[in-house]
Amino acid sequence: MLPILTSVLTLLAPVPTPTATLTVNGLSCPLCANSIDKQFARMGGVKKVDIDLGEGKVHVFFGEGKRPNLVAMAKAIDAAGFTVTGFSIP
Ligand SMILES: [Cu+2]
Repeated sequence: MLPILTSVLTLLAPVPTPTATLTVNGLSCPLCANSIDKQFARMGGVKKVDIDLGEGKVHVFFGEGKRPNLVAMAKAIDAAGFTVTGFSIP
């Protein structure tokens, strides 16, 4: 899973950039977006998420506090009922 990432940073280190983009399988309607929103709303270090249903992307914007790592974000997506298939940082 996530081959690009492993060469860039470890899965367990806080994300080093102010934003990150997750590619997510199966996003199809505003209810999907809502479930994901709810998961990220309770996560420390996250200011907001922008969800692009057409592209299947979740753009995460980090704020104050310790940023989450990729595993935490993948778990949040999982808890919402979806699967992360990709990850990128600017
Ligand atoms: Cu949906």
